[in-house]
Amino acid sequence: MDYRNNILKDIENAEKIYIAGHINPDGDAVGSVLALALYFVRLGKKPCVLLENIPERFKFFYGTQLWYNGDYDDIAPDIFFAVDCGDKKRLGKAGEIFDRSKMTYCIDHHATNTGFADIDIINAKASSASEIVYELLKENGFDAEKDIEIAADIYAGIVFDTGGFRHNCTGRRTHEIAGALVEGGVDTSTIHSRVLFEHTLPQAKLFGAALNNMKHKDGVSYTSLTTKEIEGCGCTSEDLDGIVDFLLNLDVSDCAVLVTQRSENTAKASVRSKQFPIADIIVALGGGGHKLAAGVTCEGSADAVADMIVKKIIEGKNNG
Ligand SMILES: [Mn+2]
Repeated sequence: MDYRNNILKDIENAEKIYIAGHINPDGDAVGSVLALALYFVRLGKKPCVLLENIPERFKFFYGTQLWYNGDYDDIAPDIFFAVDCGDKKRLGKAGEIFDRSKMTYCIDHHATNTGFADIDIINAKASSASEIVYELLKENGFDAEKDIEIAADIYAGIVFDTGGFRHNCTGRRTHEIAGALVEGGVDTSTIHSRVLFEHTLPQAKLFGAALNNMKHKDGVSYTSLTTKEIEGCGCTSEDLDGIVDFLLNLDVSDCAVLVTQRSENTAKASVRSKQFPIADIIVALGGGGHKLAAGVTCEGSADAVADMIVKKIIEGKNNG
C-alpha cells in the first residue's frame, strides 16, 4: 500500500486542524485520532480532537487533553481529518464540521468505506486505523517508536482492533510495527490488560444478563438487551465490549449477534462471524464494517431486530 501523501504540506499553513473519530469511539478510534493529533503537536500545531466522548477505560491514552468538548456551531476548520470512520454518518455531530471544512481527509481501514473526503487514504488490509497512522507518520519521516506517547497510543489502537493480534486482520506488517513499538518501550502488558480485559462490576453484571438472554439457532448465537436491562445493571451502551466476541467463541457458533436497544424504537446490532462473510447483509440494512465484524442500527425492538438479522444470516449461510 502506497501511503504517499501531502499531509505535511497541507497542514503547513493550516491553523484550525480538527481530527475526528467515529461515534461510540473504540480503542482504535481513540488511539489513531490521538496519535495523529500528538504528531501534529510535535510539528508545532494546535490540533483539536473531536470524539463524541472518551470512554473511561481509554482515558489513560496520551493526548486526551487535546479533546474538544465545546460548542460545535462556530467551528470552521482549515483542515479536517476523519479517522477510523467508515462513512460520513459515523462522524455523528462532527459531520457538520466536516461539511464546513476547507479541506478534508479520510484515513480508514473499513472495507465498506467508499471514500467521502477530498483525500481518501483507505487500506482495508490494514489491521486498524492506528496501523495506517503509523505508516503515514513513517512516510513523513517521523518514527512513532521514538515518541513513547504516540507509540503507546498506536500500540493500544492496534491491540484493540486486532483483539490482541488474534483477528484475521492481523498481518505480518502489524507484527512488525508492534515489534518496533515494543522496542520503543511501550508497556505491553498494561496496555493489553486495560484495552482488552479490564472491566467493572456493572459490566460483569451486564455480561451475565446478556448470557442469560442468549439463544442459539443454526450456528448463530445471539442475545439482546433492553435499555431497562442495561440501565438496571448500572451500565450504558459503552459497556458492551466483549459480549459478542464471547458468543462467537462458543464452539457451536459460526456467527454471533448482540442487539441492544438504543432508543424507544431503534436497536443497534453488532455482528461477528468466524468465516461466513456478513458485511453484505449488514450493508444492505444500512450499516457497515468488515467482512467478519459489522454493525447496524435498525428500527424496532432489540428482540425483533435480533430475530430479523439472525434470519438473514441463516438464509445467507444456507444459500452460500
Ligand atoms: Mn478501527
